Amino acid sequence: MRIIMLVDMDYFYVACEELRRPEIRGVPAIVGADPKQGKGRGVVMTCNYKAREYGIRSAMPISMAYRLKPDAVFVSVDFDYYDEVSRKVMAVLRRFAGRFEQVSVDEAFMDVSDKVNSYADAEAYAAGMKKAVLDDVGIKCSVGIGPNKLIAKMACSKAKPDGIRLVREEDVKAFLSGMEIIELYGVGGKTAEKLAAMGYGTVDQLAKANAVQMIGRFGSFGGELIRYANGIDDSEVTENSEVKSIGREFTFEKDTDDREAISNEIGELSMQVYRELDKAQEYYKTVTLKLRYSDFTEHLHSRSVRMTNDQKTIAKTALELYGQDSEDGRKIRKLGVRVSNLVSRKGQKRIG
Ligand code: TTP
Ligand code: MG
Repeated sequence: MRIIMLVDMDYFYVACEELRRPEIRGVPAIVGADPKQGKGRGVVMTCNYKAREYGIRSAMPISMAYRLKPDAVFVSVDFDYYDEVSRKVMAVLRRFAGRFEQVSVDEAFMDVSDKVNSYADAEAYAAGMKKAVLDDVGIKCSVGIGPNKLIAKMACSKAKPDGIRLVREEDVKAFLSGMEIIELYGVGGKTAEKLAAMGYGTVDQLAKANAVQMIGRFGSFGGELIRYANGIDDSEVTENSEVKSIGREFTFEKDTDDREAISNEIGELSMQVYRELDKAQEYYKTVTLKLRYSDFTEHLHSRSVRMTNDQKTIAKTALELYGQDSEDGRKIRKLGVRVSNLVSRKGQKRIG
């Protein structure tokens, strides 16, 4: 039996700000663009739950947030600081994981099958982990627990804020039943519209969808969606270990959704990473692609490959990871390609 957890920090960027500015605790606070008395451009990156009471949400124009709550505290973005807090959080979580996979700045999957004996155990274990994050770093998080990554992820959204939601294998069907299609992992606004046009408005309907029709419309993603609607996900928690890695990043001058330009840049970054790797005389086992969207959301995708120092595998894997991203039409601001799990060609495994 597998027991998988997804841990996601609550209102992460604002939670970070609260750490160094305790005076904003408990008052509506927003991290994002400068509101400029309601004339500001740009968006809300995130806001605390107090601000959410006024209808403020991530990705909303900052001018609208200002209209909803002009006297909220508006804080500008400090990614370096959030990365620093994120590293501390991940170090705590790692202590609790068997296998550990960080998926974004504030979220990680953990396979705890070897750490606990039962789902009941897992719930207590998650409570201990939440307490450790709060005690050591000072921020709150939510935990979804399930038999696979898909269910853990969806359970976590139901656990928010500051909660734990456990979905046992035998309860998966009931958990998914009655959900709107947009609540299903992997389904964004555009996909939901297309599915609605095909007559699939709920997860229950999609679970019984015609596979031939779905694959004809969406390719292999169509088959995946049907599996998701049935709560099926065999993907493993893939370790992205803390050992040294080599990466390169690129910021577009203008945010873009031009797939060709993005693919070319992924190729270029992969080549730069390869050159560095070759100089360092290392093999790699994991390739990670980072996509930062114009709304500053970040997606991290990793895949393990057979240990290699091959040049083409970096670009090929990164491009495949790009193909699998469910970006839903948002423009990309920044790209990163990274190889990790490095092993020295001299046969010595690196630590630290
Ligand atoms: P999320 O985990 O999606 O959001 P959150 O942590 O702010 O709130 P919660 O999990 O409690 O619902 O995203 C993590 C961080 O990523 C978030 O703090 C800010 C950033 N982010 C954006 O910049 N733009 C966005 O549209 C979203 C959703 C998040
Ligand atoms: Mg979060």
